[in-house]
Amino acid sequence: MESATIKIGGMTCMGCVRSVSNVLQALPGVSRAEVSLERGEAHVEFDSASVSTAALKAAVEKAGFAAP
Ligand SMILES: [Cu+2]
Repeated sequence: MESATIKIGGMTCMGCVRSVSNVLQALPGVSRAEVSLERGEAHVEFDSASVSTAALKAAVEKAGFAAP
C-alpha cells in the first residue's frame, strides 16, 4: 500500500470535498481518501499496482478541480 498527498485547487465548500473524496474512492485500487478543505489537499492510500498518482490527479481534474 502506498500513500500520497495531492494538492487540490478549486474546492470551496464541503460539497467539493465530498465530490473529490467520492471521485478518488471510486477509483480501483484506492483504499482511503481523506480530503481537507482547509489545507486544499487529499491524502490518499492506494495500491500502486492498480492506480498511479497521475491517474488520481487526472480523476480530480476530470471532476472539475485543479490537481497540479
Ligand atoms: Cu463546493
